[in-house]
Amino acid sequence: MQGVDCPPALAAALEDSFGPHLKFVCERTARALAACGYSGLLVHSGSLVPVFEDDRSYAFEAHAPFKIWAPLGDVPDSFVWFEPGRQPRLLVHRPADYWHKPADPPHGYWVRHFDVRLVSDLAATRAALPPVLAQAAYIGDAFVELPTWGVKAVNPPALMRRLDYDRAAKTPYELACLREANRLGARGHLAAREAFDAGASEFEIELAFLKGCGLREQELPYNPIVALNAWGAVLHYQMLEKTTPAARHSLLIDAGAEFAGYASDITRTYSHEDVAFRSLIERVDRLQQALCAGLRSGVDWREVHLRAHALTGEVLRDADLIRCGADEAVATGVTRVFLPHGIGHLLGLEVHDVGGFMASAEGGELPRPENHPYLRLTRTLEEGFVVTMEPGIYFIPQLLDAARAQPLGSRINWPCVEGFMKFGGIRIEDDLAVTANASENLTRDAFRALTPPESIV
Ligand SMILES: [Mn+2]
Repeated sequence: MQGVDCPPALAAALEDSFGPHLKFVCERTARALAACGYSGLLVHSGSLVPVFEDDRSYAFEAHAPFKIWAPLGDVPDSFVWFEPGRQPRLLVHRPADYWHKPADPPHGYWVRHFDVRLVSDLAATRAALPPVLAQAAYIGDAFVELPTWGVKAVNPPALMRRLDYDRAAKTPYELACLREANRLGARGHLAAREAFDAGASEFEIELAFLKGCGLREQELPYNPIVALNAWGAVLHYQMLEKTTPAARHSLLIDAGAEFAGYASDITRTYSHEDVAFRSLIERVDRLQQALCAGLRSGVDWREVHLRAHALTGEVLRDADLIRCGADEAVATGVTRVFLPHGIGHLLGLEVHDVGGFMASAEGGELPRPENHPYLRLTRTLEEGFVVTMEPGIYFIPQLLDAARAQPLGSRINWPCVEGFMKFGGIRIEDDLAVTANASENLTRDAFRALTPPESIV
């Protein structure tokens, strides 16, 4: 990704929006540096991590604080040097290495905004930086030579906190990247669904997803969750079975793509032919859309999560899965048996992006609601925030067994639950960009643009 390949219309949009994005990043970084007492910032793309006792490395993942400056996902040991008021300097590591193909010199819509230097090793990198870094902060890996570089602080928490806090609200450039990540992800999902309909195994469905996105597995923002049948109950199911199960009931696929360093995070659930399960999926889908419709700047995400539980109670009651009212299901913890994760999280340069609990740039944490330990976001939404909305209803043996042994078990309609065990669970997940009065559903827009109107799920 020394350049970023994309359709011409998008290339033009990126060309126009990258300059203002970088200017904005420079301004807020300058403010954070001033507040924390630094005169410059050196950001590291990351180091290659060697495999124990071998001469290979694990797949490289560029650090997010670097990727916000430059969309370079595959250049380890590269750096951005920023001093307020000056053009940022990009030091691209280009070793003399005949075992590997060195990085191409960077090209594309973003490069002209940097003072680009190609450097062959860390010594050359140090020489391309100011001789004295005694007032500079450093963010990145603590590689062996770093202590000799003389920076003031390595990964200083107060500075990182400010930068992380600011990452929640996206610039127009970042939104364009996230839209494209959703377009690629939607292409992958359509291909995956086709493979499922054709009777593919989990492994083959993942291959179809990769091909649909046009990405290698290591270019994805996370390992796809491709769960046939009851495996949908394993929230982060990580296997990719190579054989198709004898009976095909359902597919839960949670898979996203990446574009210019930005992630999409998309989940869909399909029933093979069971009408009752399909109808439950449709209920969760309507619930998800109702939650999406309530998003706007100023909404406390904890309220969204609690509303999701209230609506889940209604779905469970309407589907005859419980023997009590929705309110009672929430109050007694029954909804948490069926929905044991958070309703969504920040999304951006990382799939579960940073800063979800921060009360302010300066300090303080916003607690999760009591009894909801897995919520990853507690902040109030602001314009430009990008979040996932991912309600679900699962049939998780471990949680159901525990519920059965408690008083709340009497509120669950066990024969009905038994009938759904073979489907594992349902999750419907979209990515949304918050605006002043509503939100933009990046995922549904992407599916709509790719599918004829009559076949939209
Ligand atoms: Mn997610």
